[in-house]
Amino acid sequence: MQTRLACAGLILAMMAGVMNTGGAETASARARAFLEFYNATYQRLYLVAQEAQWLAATDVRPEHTGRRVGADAALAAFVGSPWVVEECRELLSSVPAGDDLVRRQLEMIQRLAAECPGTLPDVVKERVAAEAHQSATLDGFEFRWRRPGSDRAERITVNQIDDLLLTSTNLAERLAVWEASKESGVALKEGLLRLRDLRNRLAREMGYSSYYALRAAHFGMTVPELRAFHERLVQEIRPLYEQLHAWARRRLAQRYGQPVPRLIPAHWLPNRWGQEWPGLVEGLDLDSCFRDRSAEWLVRQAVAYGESLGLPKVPESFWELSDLYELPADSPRKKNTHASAWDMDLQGDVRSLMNVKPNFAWFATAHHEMGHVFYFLAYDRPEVPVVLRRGASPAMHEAMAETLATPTVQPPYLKRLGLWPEGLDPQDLRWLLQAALEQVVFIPWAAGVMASWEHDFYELDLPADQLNRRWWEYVEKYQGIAPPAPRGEEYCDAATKTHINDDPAEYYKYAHAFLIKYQLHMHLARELGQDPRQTDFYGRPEVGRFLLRIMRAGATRDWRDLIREATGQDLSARPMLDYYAPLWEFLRRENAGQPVGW
Ligand code: X8Z
Ligand code: ZN
Repeated sequence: MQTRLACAGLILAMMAGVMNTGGAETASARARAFLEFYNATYQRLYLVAQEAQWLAATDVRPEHTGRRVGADAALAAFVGSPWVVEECRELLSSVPAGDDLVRRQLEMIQRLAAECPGTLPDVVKERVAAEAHQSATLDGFEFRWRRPGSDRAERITVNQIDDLLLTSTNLAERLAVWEASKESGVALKEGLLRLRDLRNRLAREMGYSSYYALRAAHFGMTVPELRAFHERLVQEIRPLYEQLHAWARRRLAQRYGQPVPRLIPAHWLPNRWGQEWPGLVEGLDLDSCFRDRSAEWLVRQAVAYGESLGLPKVPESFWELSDLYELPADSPRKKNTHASAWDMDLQGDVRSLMNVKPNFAWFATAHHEMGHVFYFLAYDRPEVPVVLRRGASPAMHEAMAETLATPTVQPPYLKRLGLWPEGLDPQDLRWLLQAALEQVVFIPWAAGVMASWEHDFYELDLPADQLNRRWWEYVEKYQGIAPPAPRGEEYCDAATKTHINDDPAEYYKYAHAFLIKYQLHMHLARELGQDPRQTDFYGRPEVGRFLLRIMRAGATRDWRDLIREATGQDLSARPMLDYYAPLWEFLRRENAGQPVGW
């Protein structure tokens, strides 16, 4: 850690030297020199930090956490240096009106600096260490549960938790495993509160109202604009969501032999947070179709799909350096259990961290992660300045990932791969219902619960003794879900969600991403003259070219302009609702005479 900080100090001294040599330089030459220096230095320090973070996430050990702290501190010292901030401010005041690329770089550099302003070096140092330790607690957490009737606590992996929630019909077993899945929140609560205070202090130092406002700036939006957008979105989706909710609670009550509840008990649902509801529709179990496929096949297929569209070829190093498969339950090595994609050096060393098993959920996730990887490969090129080698907004990255995962719900693609259940009519509305139970129900979770709770947590400094109460208020309001029994403040159920800890204050990006995905998908289907619910884009280079126009730009363009140029329309929930339009009739029939809403 010491070496790295000294190193960053040296770099800053050199940098000041570089910039002071040209007193007579014009403003734009000075900006060019600054950006050249910044981008080159950022790239090197970013790589060191990424390498250390990769090691810390794939092999959780105190020495790897320590190494990450050192590397992150070096990057933070550079990125947040007061000299960088001042230089940026000055240069921004003199950027010629048409020089969008320079302006966008300077603005990005300012936002990055606000994560770790050097005017508060001790707070930055504390944050860097706290982030690394929170990730280590999260990634290394060992879940334990007690099977009903047993008095022995046993270790249980995250994949096993998810499998049981997907398949078990024994309510006592479901309750035990759901409760076990919430234990990590207890371990993470204190660290999360500490991090909230540190993140807020740094963002406020740079003039933002909170850390939430700083992340909102990456979307080019203010907090009130975002809040209004999310509320509108949730309202637009609400009528369809209420129909799905009514259908699901009856279906689940029947499955468990219980009366139909007003709110769905959280442990009845097939996902730890009720964020998607797979496996509720009978006769559509695709997992059995994966029985004779290997985990590697799933990832290879996701790569093959993107390459069939003409997206950049995934390098051999991806296979050598990624960490893709589940570890055995008794493995001494511990690794992060949440899927992610990494652009290590911002020039082609792309990797993914997953825990793939051959089942439908991982099939979709593998396609999602490869979507990120194709986006990296598309914008990692000399024409895109290093600091703009990222999504046009954080949501756009998720949107490209989701777009590359769209074929996994399209019958022609599944048929092509021999994964479509024999005898099932591709037009069967139950298939569309199943997709809606995964996709539509996600919106109230992401744009409702997560967006609102994180807003209150950061922007309103939600007190430590109100975290869980506020969480469940939003879960009821937006999702119509209730905890199995009252949950006190000794728990911190929000903190069980990975992103709350290590991808903070912007989970709503996934809601934006889902909308963008449907907007692009409906447009593409129309252009290609295909039924949007039965598309077959495999091997269609025009689809790749369409996506590459967005992908190759990285963050050199505003995300709203890119969407408008691609589809002729602004972002809205309309295309998603159009996609599911055929379901309305079906759901109204199914729910006829039954209460809808809660
Ligand atoms: O975190 C993810 C990806 C990695 S970026 C697997 N997703 C969100 C989640 O799991 O909560 C994908 C959709 C929602
Ligand atoms: Zn993603």
